[in-house]
Amino acid sequence: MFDLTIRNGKVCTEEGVVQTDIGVTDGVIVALGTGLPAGHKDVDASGLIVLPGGIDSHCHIEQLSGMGVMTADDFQTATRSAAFGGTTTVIPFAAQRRGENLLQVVEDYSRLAREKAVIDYGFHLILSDPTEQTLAEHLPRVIKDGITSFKVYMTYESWKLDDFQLLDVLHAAGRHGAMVMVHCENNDIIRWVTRRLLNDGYTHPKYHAVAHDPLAESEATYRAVALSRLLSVPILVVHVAGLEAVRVIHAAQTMGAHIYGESCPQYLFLTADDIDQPGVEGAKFCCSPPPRDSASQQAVWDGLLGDTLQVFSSDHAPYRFDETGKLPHGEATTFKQMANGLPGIELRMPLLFSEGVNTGRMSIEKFVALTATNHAVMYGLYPRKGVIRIGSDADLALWDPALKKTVRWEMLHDAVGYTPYEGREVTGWPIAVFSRGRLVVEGGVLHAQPGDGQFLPCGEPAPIARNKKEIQQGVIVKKIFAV
Ligand code: DUC
Ligand code: ZN
Ligand code: ZN
Repeated sequence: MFDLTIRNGKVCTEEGVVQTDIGVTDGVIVALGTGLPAGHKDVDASGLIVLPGGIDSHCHIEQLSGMGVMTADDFQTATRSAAFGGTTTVIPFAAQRRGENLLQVVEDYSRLAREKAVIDYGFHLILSDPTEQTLAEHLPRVIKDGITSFKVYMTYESWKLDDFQLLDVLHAAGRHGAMVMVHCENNDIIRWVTRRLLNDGYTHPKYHAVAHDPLAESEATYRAVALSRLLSVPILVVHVAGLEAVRVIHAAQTMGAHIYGESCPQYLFLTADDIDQPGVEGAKFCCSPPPRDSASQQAVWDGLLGDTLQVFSSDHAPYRFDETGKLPHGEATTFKQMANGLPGIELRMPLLFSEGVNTGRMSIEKFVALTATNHAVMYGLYPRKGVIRIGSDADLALWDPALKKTVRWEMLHDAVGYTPYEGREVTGWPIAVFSRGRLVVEGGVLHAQPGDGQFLPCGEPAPIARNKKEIQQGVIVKKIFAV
């Protein structure tokens, strides 16, 4: 007898959407087919769509911002919120601040997550201090232990690496088989425009979008692409916001470079106009890069619907709308002083389902790829996660495609206190969510406990493996170092 049988659902398998039952034993999918015997728990999914649980591979949890502000969500509230939105795996960051020992950083974040997470999690690193010891000694150990990706920044004074350091990191990533996620913004453009604006008295949150000009993003994207190509080491450009950045990535891919792209809800569903609110209200919409204009929104849609952008993540970076978070100086906070980042871990999938799948813009298969499967492939979790097939973890989200909700922060499960999507009408919502066959969410109730989530060691990211193969086959002929 199965532990769990889910019957009569429209199931998104790798072979397409099929009407089938799912049998689960010991947390793993063991049978797919019609007329399966009953399980200890037997769920009738008639009228529902059964999707692989989402993977949110870009979220900042229980992490200090560059300016030292703690996120509102810890591992409990963030993973709870993720689960209510249909996500069953998160990959947040173990963030190394300058001077910190990487091994200690990993240990600290691991303890927090182990005690509090209600769903499974992996980790990326944030590398802000790539010393020789970090790169030569610590990094290979961490990669061996299953943290096979790291984020690096081209901006933010306390995180940023210069191009020389970026090359060091890319070289190490290539040698040890890790994926580098790059935050692409030109620090000096932002710094220079910011100083001019503040000197002239322009402090309102809307000037955040002026300081973070699209050219700061596209220039840095082009530079990151150049560094990546120099060493033939793949990179993933994270949170792509602007039309020009999409074009730079697309052009690089057309030339055969191993460049991947990610975007997020804020670049599809918000624009810079949302920041133009009375007082400091606009701070609720400030992240970096900022939301841009409708042409950029369209370019991001096209990038996701085509093949330019492979993953859709939240970049959940929740800061409370008060002195402990976004507004260190209350109403007098300037755009430069605001903590950057938006909450989005719970609404990532419902927003895309509603505006993508339910409008007919996006196939359900593409939705699954962008919200789950491609993340698993990108970060070495496939096929354990991100897919409904025999042998995979039974991470499943049962969606009611017709359920309508009006978004209110009070109905969400994070701890941030507001949502930038307040008042939006959304159609389609997950009504039951399973992680390794265990019920996590049903009927608006959380059934999982802190500590139920397990650490997921990530394997070699698939694009790295592919890159190596292609290098061996001579597809990429330009190679400076043996990576
Ligand atoms: N930008 C980042 O780079 N990270 C967190 C949030 C943000 O706005
Ligand atoms: Zn970033
Ligand atoms: Zn981020």
